[in-house]
Amino acid sequence: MKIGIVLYPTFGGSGVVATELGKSLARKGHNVHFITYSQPVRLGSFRENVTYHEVAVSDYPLFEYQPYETVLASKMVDVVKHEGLDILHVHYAIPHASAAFMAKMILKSEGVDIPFVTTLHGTDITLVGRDPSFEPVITFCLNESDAVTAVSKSLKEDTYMHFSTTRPIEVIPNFIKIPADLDEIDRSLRERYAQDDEFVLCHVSNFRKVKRVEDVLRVFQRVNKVKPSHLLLVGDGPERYKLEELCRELDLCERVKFLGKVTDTQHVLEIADVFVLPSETESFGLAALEAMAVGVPVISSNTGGIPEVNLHGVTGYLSNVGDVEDMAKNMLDIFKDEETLMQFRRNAQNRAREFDLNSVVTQYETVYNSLLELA
Ligand code: GMT
Repeated sequence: MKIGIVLYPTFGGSGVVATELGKSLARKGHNVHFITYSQPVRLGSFRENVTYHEVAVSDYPLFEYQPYETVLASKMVDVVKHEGLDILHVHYAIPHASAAFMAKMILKSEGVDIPFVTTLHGTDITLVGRDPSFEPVITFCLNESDAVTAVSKSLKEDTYMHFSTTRPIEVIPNFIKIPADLDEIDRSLRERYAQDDEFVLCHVSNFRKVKRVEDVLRVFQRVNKVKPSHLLLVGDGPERYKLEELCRELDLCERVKFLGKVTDTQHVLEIADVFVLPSETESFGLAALEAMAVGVPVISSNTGGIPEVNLHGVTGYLSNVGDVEDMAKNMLDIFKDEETLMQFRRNAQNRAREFDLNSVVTQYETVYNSLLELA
């Protein structure tokens, strides 16, 4: 199959999922064409069956806002025609689904019929999409997509709740490739960050308000008082400055490291004892799944799709949003002895195996095939 994948190329979860899906489809022999405004961060170097098409918006002085969506739609038309694509798969509704609809209509007028799949990732529905300035366009695009998928049951329910659509939405979860069995994971780097009798907490995000990274610091402060620990904060974003200030205020700077953006988070996660995800809303929580894949239990909020991934008392614990006392108490329970931590580690990795890359990629192929059979 020749598949066009439209995505955000950044560190965000939707971009990571789209890139890893494309890489995996390419390994299976499909021809994958990534269409976006810069090289996707997880794409890496040259690989067989993969082409990257850059959407370059020229800076015309008349425009206060550059018309990215229009240029993207034109690029999709061009790639579909000249590369002979069979299907378009757009990740994150805004503005990718409306650009895909526009491209589809242009192509139709030229006698080319191409189906498009829209995958909803989270904030395109739960935050941004609900904004009245986007809502009518999203509703229209949901109804006009040839297939719609959502990354969790919770996101599917949210979509029906917030948009007037009754169209079928298939749940296809985020996925992961288990890099190594628990006892084969190389933790040698850990000694650079913590003593043997200390604990390492980790959080990875884009430091937006919705992630409540401040709660991570407050949980850390409580845990560190009882069990000496270190906190690794991976990522960057609008809240970072405030967080650095809070760190100073709470006198935690000695024990908190802001690592900035890291392309391959696996190696940081490998040295962690627990992952913290206290988000306000989270449609799935790919970051938590990536931690679990290397055997790291998760302390999280119980919002959105997180309970579909993190199992309370098994792979970690769930607390109400903002309940940092409960999160700290639960973390201390995981840290109470070596055997308990080890059991949580095993459970976390075993749970992650249920989101195996190969079986999830097959689900997407089934969606593509069903649309192509209809064509
Ligand atoms: O988490 C983010 O802020 C990035 C965001 C995105 O759209 O790139 O992630 C969303 O999609 C991920 C992949 O499907 C999900 O695992 C995240 O839970 C979801 N984020 C939110 O719902 C806040």
